[in-house]
Amino acid sequence: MDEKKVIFSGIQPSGDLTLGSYMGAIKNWVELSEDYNCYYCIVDMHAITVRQVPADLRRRTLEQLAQYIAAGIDPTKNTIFIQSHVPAHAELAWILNCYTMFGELSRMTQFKDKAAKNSDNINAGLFTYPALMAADILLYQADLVPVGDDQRQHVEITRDIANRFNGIYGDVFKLPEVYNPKVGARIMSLTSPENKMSKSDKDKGGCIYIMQSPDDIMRCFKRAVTDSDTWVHYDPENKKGVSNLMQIYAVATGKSFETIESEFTGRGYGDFKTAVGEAVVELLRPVREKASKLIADKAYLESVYKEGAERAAYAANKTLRKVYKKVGFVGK
Ligand code: AQP
Repeated sequence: MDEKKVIFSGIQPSGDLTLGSYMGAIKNWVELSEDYNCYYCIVDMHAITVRQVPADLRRRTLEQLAQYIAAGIDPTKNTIFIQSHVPAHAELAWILNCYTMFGELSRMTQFKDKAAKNSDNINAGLFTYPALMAADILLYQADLVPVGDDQRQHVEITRDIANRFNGIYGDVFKLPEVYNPKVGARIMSLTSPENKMSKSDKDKGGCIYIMQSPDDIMRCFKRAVTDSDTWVHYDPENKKGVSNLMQIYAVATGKSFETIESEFTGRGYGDFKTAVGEAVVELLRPVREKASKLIADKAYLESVYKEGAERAAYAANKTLRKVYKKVGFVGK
């Protein structure tokens, strides 16, 4: 019997992966991957809640798989899979939709943000996104969900839905906890540090991408917004740009904010931005180099996602069968 605790997490292939996806999610997934039974998913079904170009979605799904492995997630020890390959996600999502309230969905900040950004396509899937995310997590009876800050509310609604369901039918679902990194849970745009760095951001200059060249990364950091004084000091209220750069530097180097402050005492922002850029280049270099090789090996990637889907479906269907029985469906 597998006694390890279970982790589920996923990322949408809705854009090229950013430094935010890496620091808020993937880096932590790697750290947890030895000690937990991990399911790491590429949530393509979530991605189509916003209109995607099909060829780009396909390309990014495979690139994302390569980047998970390149970042250090070992597919022989972890289950890496594509959401649409495991039908149980859609099946459980429908059921959970019937146990999710209109009012609670209306309070989701991601829905409000995305509805505002995509006012020509406020579709039902965008609204019920949290029910699909709850299905993702609950199918695997996950103990822990490592996500960045922006996804915390979705894990909380997952607990509410699970609690409601368990309240009616008994203990069907395990209640998952959020696992949030201490530093790096919210990496902000380099050009508008009041906004989160997002892979679907139209302002590409504010984002660093995992696959970006060192020269481009350095250029973006040199242009990063700071403020009118020259003090490298952590104050996320009043010094948003500098504090964001400090977070990035702290995650990339493992240094504390105090150490960073003293390292840059009396030095200008120019030096500081160069140091942050160089640290990020070195952090991402091995991932980019390995991912580039893996992307070229389609047969290997196919073997990983096929095996991942099989393993995931086995675990997911166990939960789904239980749910079907509980709600009163006649077994086949
Ligand atoms: N800027 C960020 N800082 C810290 N963590 C972040 N994450 C994303 N951006 C940052 C975390 O990475 C995972 C990505 O999840 P997702 O793709 O399912 O959803 P998202 O949060 O909507 O990510 P994006 O990049 O903002 O995508 P788009 O632009 O498509 O909406 C999550 O764990 C998230 O917290």
